[in-house]
Amino acid sequence: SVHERTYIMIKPDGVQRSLVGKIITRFEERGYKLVALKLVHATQEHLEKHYADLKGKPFFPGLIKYMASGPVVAMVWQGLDAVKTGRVMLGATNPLQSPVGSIRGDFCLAMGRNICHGSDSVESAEKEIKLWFPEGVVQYTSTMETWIFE
Ligand code: DAT
Ligand code: MG
Repeated sequence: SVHERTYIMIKPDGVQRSLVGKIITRFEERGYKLVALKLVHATQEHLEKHYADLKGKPFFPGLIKYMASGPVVAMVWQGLDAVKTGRVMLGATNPLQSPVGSIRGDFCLAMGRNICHGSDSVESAEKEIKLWFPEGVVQYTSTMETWIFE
C-alpha cells in the first residue's frame, strides 16, 4: 500500500561517519515520505527491546554495546512497499554480500558496523515505530504524492 510505513535507523557508525544526509537523500529521492525523525542516544534497555528477537545470539552483547555507543537517527518512511523496498535499499545484513548501489554495499564493510537498520516485516515495522515513536508520527500532505503515485 501507498501508506505502508517502515522504521529506518542510522546506526551510531553512520552518524559518526557523517552519512546521515546521504542515507536520508536516498529515501527522499526514491519517493518515500518522511513522517518521523529524531536523533537519539538510546539506552541499553531500549535497544534490548528493539533487538529482543536476537537475545541469546552470541553477537547480542556486542550489538547492544555498539548500538548504545552513540546517537542514532530514528526515522519512519512511508510509501509503496516501504518495508520490502526499504530492505532492498539497505542491502544484505553482511555488507560484503550487499550489492553495489545499496546503502550497505556502497558505504560499509563489516557486519557489526553495517550503518543502518530497516524493519523486516510490516508487523515488526509497527512494533518498532511504537517503540521509537510512542508520541506517534507526523501527519501532513506531501504535494509531490500525485507525481510519485498513480
Ligand atoms: P538486519 O539488520 O539485516 O535486519 P538482523 O536483524 O538479523 O539483521 O541482525 C541485527 C544486526 O545484528 C545486524 O544488522 C548486524 C548484527 N548481526 C546479525 N547477524 C550477525 C552475525 N552473525 N554476526 C555478527 N553480527 C550480526
Ligand atoms: Mg533485523
